[in-house]
Amino acid sequence: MSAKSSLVVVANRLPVDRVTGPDGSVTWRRSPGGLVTAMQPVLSTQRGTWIGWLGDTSPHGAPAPEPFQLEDFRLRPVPLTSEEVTRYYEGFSNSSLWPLYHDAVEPALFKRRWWDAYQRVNQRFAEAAAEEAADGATVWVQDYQLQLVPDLLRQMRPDLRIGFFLHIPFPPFELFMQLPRRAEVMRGLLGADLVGFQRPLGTRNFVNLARHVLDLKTHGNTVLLEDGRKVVADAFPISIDVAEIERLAQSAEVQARAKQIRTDLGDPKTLILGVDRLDYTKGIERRFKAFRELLSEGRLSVPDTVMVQVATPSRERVEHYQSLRNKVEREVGRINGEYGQVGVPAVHYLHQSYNRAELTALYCAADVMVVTPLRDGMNLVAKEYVAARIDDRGTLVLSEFAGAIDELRQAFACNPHDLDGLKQTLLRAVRAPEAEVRRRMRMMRRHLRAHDVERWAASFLTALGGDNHTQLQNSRF
Ligand code: ADQ
Repeated sequence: MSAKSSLVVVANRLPVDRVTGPDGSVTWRRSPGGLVTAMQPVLSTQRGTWIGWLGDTSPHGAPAPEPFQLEDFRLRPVPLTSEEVTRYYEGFSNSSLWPLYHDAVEPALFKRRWWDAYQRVNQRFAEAAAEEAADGATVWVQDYQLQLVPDLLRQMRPDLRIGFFLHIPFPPFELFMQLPRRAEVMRGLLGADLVGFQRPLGTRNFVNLARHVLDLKTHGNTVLLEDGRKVVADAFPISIDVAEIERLAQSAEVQARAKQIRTDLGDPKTLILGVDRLDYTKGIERRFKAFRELLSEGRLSVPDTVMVQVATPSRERVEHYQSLRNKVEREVGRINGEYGQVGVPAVHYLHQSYNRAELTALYCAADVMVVTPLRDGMNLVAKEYVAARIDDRGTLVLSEFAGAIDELRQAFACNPHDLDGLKQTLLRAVRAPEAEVRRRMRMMRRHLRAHDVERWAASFLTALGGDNHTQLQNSRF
């Protein structure tokens, strides 16, 4: 019998990376990430448990790996077979829901067998949560891979307080109605007491859909179910660990590395930076096209201006991602072929993952950061860049379709679909006078310092109720 927890986090992935020792022994290291940073204090004080997948595959019917301790909270692995990874994760989650929820910028694909696996895996996560949660515990379910968990869990454990947070956008009526299992997905989410979104727009879409898909009564942000239970929807814009990034940015090593990066690039007058997961929602191609046209019109030139694009490998077993990688690499080759010089490429393209210190050094080295998603729940890169600019320098070009634009209002806002507009905005950001640059950056930094990821977690848990908030505060102050 396991020790029960008063707080359970349920997310697709456990917040750990596998480390294989020289003798082949396997240990786990906490992976960097905002969610685990935000949850760690509260999970520690409440003997919390995090339920999720380890990222590998198990043979069908194999026993689940045993729960284990990470620092001071417990991890409970949920096993997936390779067929489930294909159908639940790469299929329904990343080929049906991900594109549909991102304005269908790539067509969403639907297969019935993907849905069956999605249901089965959601049931497995819900059962694990039901086993781990103490009487009256709080369970916080994360993201689009697990939208059925709140209702499945409520059926097993009506005593729990259940929260759900969606990290990606929640789509409008016209798009959501394409989802073959739209009513089941809505019912799944409505198993929660509180459903959180990144932006007020997501909240509005959700309440609207509860009315139209399920014929439920709503009042403001509250949905009233047939049995009298109330579900509240609200916006909780996620943030980052601002203090950690500031600490890194202040360190002598990171500052020296930032200088070195600029030297290695030939000390350009303007360094334009992009950092993204390689994903078709991030608008990487739009940004390259804008840059290429500005070079071809002579409004920007190499070696005065160079661009660094870091693209983290992601989900490359999914077809859309393979073709994106090919397109991006072809475009980089084209720009460099036409506008690079011997020893000075116009675009430095890095298809690699970096540690936090190296990313922070890149943020500190840049003059202009370009964040141009066609649709994005929040976009933490934009916030990380701002937090890293302890010198109040650097400009941010930010898409109107990223959740972050609601808060980073002093960014140079752009519509990445409007190529001429994007080019104009990029030039304005490159040429902005120093006083203006500093004023904008100062205001954005001030906002972020008051709205970090701990505050995000605390405000969600407070709204969800129970005594987590008090315990969180006690653990912090
Ligand atoms: P993502 O789509 O993954 O997240 P984002 O918010 O930009 O996107 O976060 C990416 C994270 O990966 C950042 O913390 C960034 O530092 C890191 N990263 C990027 N490139 C890297 C590299 N080369 N090496 C190492 N780390 C790298 C989803 C939603 C977003 C939402 C977040 C959080 O799609 O809209 O902001 O969840 O809710």
